[in-house]
Amino acid sequence: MSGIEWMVVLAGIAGIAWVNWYFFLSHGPAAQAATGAGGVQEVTIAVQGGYSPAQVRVKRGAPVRLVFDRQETSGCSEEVVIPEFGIRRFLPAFQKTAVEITPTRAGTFDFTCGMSMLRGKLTVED
Ligand SMILES: [Cu+2]
Repeated sequence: MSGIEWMVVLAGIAGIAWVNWYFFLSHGPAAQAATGAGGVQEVTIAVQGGYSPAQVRVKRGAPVRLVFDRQETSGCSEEVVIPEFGIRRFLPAFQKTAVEITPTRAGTFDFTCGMSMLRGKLTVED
């Protein structure tokens, strides 16, 4: 291959690496939900071009309140879906929407936007 072709290939690889970093790694480490009054584990998740934090850890068997704080009007994030818990919820723009679940089994479960483009993970620990 010529020098130009190599440059195109390398630019392509760099682009793919960046996309993977952006979607999978750029939202920081997992957040442990804080347990408040009544034993409810609560965590606020900012929704703006993604979920922040995008990884949330909770304990099994106690109620969990995920407060989605949607800070944009982009249509992409207007719904949040948590298949494991049968949840599909509309998130009004610039409002906080609480989703309450009680995880009964340990594991790592996805939460996504309505089109599965924005992704987060809920890890339930024993
Ligand atoms: Cu979307």
